[in-house]
Amino acid sequence: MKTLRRTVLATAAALMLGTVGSAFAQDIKPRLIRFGYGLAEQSNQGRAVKMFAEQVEKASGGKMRVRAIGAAALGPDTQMQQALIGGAQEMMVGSTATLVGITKEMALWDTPFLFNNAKEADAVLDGPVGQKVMDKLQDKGLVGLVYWENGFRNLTNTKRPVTRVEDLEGIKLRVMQNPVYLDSFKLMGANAIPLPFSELFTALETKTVDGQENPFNTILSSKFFEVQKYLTVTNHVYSPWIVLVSKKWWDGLSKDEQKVLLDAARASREFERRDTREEAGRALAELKTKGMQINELPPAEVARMRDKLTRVNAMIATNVGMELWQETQTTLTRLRSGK
Ligand code: KDG
Repeated sequence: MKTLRRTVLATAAALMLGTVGSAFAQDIKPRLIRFGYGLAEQSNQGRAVKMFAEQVEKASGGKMRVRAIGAAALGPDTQMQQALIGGAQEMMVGSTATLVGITKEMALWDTPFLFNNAKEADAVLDGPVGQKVMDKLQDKGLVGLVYWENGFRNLTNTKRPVTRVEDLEGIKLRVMQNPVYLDSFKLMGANAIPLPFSELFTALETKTVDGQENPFNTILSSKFFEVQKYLTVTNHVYSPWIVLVSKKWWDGLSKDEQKVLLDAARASREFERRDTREEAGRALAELKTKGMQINELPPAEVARMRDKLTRVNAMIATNVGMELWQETQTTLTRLRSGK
């Protein structure tokens, strides 16, 4: 009797082990996600991609793995956008400004002085207007998950402190490859030169351009202080980043896999904005210790800059559509009235 019992137990154990073994054997390989970005690994952008990757791996039990590929190793924003549309790359984060050639409504976020502060930016970007603009990407083969913060943009150059709009006259200023940025700085007398972000440091170093404009975080993490002397605080536009997925690839995911990515993206948005704002708060002091000569554009000059730049607003309103433009203005008026 004892032998029979031992035999039954041994058979049951063998079956269990066999089943367990076959369960692991049946496990599919982890789904690998190539996530490209343009800034350095040690930047607010790089830290947020790392956090997103950790969230995805944890939530999927290791079945989805994100490979973060920074410093434009997969090419500039525009090249990565095309790779996502073609299905050759799964994810990226980049500027909304470089997307206007694909989805014209993204030009809304190029509007100079659109947002007065980050609170307004979060409310509009994460609300119905931001979602409507993001939804326009789907027809072009891209899925937008969330907006991150690049931040308020400020001017640097090697020629002179910019204390009034006329000081921009003749400065060779690198701008993003975007018509609003190009027209805005031409309106202010600068010699605006569009270049991909990945070429910017070299262009500054070789004096191909005299200056550029970016948030404090980027000026710090990209070490522009090594090749730029003057920093003028203008906050002339709030610049978002957007986390993008290839629609070709996204449509092949299960609902559970899509939820893992969306939940991780939303968690990374909160992390990225907190991290970016905390770093921006101390970046100016750090840039001063790195030797930059910093000045604030006086309010009267900001007002003059604003007057000059609002001429591009008519073009933006036409490009994005009056309905979306009006909805944005109405939302901002309501936010500012505290309603
Ligand atoms: O990949 C980096 C760009 O997405 C981003 O930093 C855009 O602000 C930008 C710039 O100046 O190109």
